[in-house]
Amino acid sequence: MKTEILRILRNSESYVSGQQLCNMLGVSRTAIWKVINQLKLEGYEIEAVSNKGYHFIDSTDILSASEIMSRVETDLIGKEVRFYEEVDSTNEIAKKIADENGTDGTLIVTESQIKGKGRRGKEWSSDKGKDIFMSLILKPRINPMSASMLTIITALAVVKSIKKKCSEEVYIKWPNDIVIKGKKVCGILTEMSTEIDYINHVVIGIGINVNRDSFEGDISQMATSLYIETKEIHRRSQLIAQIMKEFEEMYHIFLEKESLEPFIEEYNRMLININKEIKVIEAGNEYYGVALGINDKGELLVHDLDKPDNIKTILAGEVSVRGIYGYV
Ligand code: BT5
Repeated sequence: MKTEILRILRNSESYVSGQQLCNMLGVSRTAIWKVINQLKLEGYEIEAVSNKGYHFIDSTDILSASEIMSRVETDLIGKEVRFYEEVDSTNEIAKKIADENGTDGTLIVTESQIKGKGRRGKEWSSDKGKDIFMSLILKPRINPMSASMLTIITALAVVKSIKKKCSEEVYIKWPNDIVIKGKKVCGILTEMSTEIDYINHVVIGIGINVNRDSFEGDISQMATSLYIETKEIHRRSQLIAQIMKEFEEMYHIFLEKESLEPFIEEYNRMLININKEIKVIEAGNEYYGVALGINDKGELLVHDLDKPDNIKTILAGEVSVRGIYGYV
């Protein structure tokens, strides 16, 4: 009911009376009054004027399951949200929930992540109450070999959503980083549980630096946030809902074809290294090449500069890609 009340109040331009809410939701005035009070305690600004009703002032960056669900406009993705004040890692929670009874499209979100994970044992730093840490549970009926393509779709969904908030150029650094002015604003960690020919679940972890105003230590030179770039506090729930929407649209298309073909052009336009020289670092080997873009499997095509006739296809997870002078 909280979700519904939030949705109704947010979407109506004028006052909504207690009676109207009762009629819409089929509950008593006392029940409505209780929820409104709870919402106020959670930090929402709700003006109550006698003879007129309630008016919502949408000014605060609040994160909760009801807040997110009241903004999500999808059929499946992010329709169910589980929210935690603090967790070790949303990916770990998501994997547990997926193993138990977690349904396709469930989103795990937290306010604070104390052991956030990057790829291959790296860490993801967390600033409590300021950023987005979330993991999406998916149970797609696709070949396990195709699951890594979901990282590509996620990156596209995040870029499209961030672009709505930030006038700076937002790019993808293949395969799983989103960058603004050469600095990382988001990282994606896709994990899965499979049988040989069957996916039990895929968990897509997304970390976005939203309202953080500074970074410490090793990442201070390579990380940025939406706040740093725009000097504005952003409502995280709105951004999350937008990402769910963008993701869902592409996810349905992807599931039909099990191919990234429909997205290659758009992705390559957002690829920071396209047609630029990069350094490819793989186990025991490094070489320089020019990034040509992704193929329909999400692999990066690289023109090897040492062997000009050679176009290599590189798989995410096996190599790291760097700009020749640094991170991008
Ligand atoms: C990633 O790994 O970029 C994937 C990060 C995924 C984080 C999300 S948060 C929700 C979910 N739950 C989790 O436990 N994880 C996911 P990778 O490409 O390996 O990059 C990790 C590297 O990024 C680190 O070694 C740092 O150099 C840098 N880094 C760490 N925290 C950062 C931050 N907040 N912003 C920018 N860069 C960061």
